[in-house]
Amino acid sequence: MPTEPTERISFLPALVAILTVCLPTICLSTHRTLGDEPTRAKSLPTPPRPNVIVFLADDLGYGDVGSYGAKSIPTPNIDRLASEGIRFTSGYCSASTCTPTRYSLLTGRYAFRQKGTGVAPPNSPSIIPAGTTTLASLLKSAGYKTAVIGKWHLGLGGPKGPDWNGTLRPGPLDFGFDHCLLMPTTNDRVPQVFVHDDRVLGLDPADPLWVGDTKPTEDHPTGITHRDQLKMNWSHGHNATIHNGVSRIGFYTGGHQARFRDEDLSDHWVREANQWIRDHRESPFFLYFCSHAIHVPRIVHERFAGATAHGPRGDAIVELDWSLGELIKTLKECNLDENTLVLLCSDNGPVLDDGYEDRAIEALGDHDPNGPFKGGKYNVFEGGVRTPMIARWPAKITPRVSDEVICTVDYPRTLAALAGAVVPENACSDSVDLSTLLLDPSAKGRSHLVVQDNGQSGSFGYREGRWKLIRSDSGRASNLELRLTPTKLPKYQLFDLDADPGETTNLVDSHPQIAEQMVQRLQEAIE
Ligand SMILES: [Ca+2]
Repeated sequence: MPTEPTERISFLPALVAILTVCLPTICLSTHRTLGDEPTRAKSLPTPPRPNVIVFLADDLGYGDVGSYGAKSIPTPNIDRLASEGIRFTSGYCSASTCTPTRYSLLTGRYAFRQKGTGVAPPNSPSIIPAGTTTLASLLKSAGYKTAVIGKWHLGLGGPKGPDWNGTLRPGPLDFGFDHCLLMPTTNDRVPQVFVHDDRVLGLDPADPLWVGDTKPTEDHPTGITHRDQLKMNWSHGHNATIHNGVSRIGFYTGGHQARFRDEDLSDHWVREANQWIRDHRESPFFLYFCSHAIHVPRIVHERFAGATAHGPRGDAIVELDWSLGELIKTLKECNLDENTLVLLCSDNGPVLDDGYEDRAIEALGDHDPNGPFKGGKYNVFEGGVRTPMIARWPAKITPRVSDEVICTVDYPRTLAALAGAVVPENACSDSVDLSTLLLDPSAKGRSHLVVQDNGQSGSFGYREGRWKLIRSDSGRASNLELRLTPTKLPKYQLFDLDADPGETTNLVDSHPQIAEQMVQRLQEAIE
């Protein structure tokens, strides 16, 4: 039977945060009052408030990296992070697509609570309402320097959408970030430009950028009219404007000087992130690094092409791993490694053919992207929402494996507690402070968790201990076997994750009382 869901109201994390923030200051003052030599102060422990890097992978599955079972894709940096930190085996993203997970990771609210938080189109206005408390604004309020580098995909600008040739507000700078270097949407959608703080980087005013969802001129080259010239063919959708030999979702013209080459994305972001870390080594900082790997189009830098036998999808995992390694290298160079908390996660589970012919299916071989689970991106089976999640903070975290439940929606309150930030009343209402789970091997994780798909079809997963309920209002879902063909589903399915992690046996009929309670608990949680 499910246990009573309990609200985790704990004052311990707040107390720990206050003490860890204040004690060294008090000790330092005392020593100074007593007239100690300056060298005495230098021997005191480093400040305990950690620098924080949230390293978000895109579409990375539970089984895609070595420390979670992959055998044929080398991921030494992720594996080292796992062996030196907490490797969570029940680490979840809150949704099985990009935008809703990113929304909830920053706001601490489940995305289904707000309409229009599904995958954001190229001209989407900012979907985070102005004035929202975010993970970044919380840490900024506690004196942290903050930056987001990578894929945004949460819309930009006011109700009319982004003013591509003007100021892109509201945007990250309005949600607590001091600095950003972003891909505005996602790379299978237009446009291929960087947003630097609140403007398109390197835009020539004489060549204005236009973005739209209809063909701008009759002769505008697209993936349909110029398919034979593409360097990576599309398999479904993704057949509008062509840039760098790849056709995308949506149309754009102009901004040629500002356009990036897909192959260089990781290099740009790693270079920017490393410089930003070096520039802010003296202050506590929060870096939200959102790689585009391994989302489609999977176009790695030439030096990673062929790194695995699994084609571009496998090679992109190697590139992702390289990015992490470069950031860790910089932390070490700056002597920041010991007191930096690196949290690695993914925004949703794996997908193979997601719109381009990149041999993801043909070259899969024995590789198992969702590991022991069923499903992936677009559905709420475990493979869609349970992904690698690693927390490494050498100064404070004891390396271990944890089966406790933790979700990306918990990052705002958890990191606020570690930073000593005060969360305003009513903010981050779905976020649970799990700072004790990071610091104390005997601490517990979430008692219950709701997960969703892209948000329109009434698909929810509800986990409470060993039990998992899947509710499917539409009666169908795709990507259950990592193929996008839709599968029919009953409205409710109940699984015992301890006995059946692969969610193969629906227990609704054999355990009707538990099923009924779980249906009610889910309903209460989403209302
Ligand atoms: Ca994604």
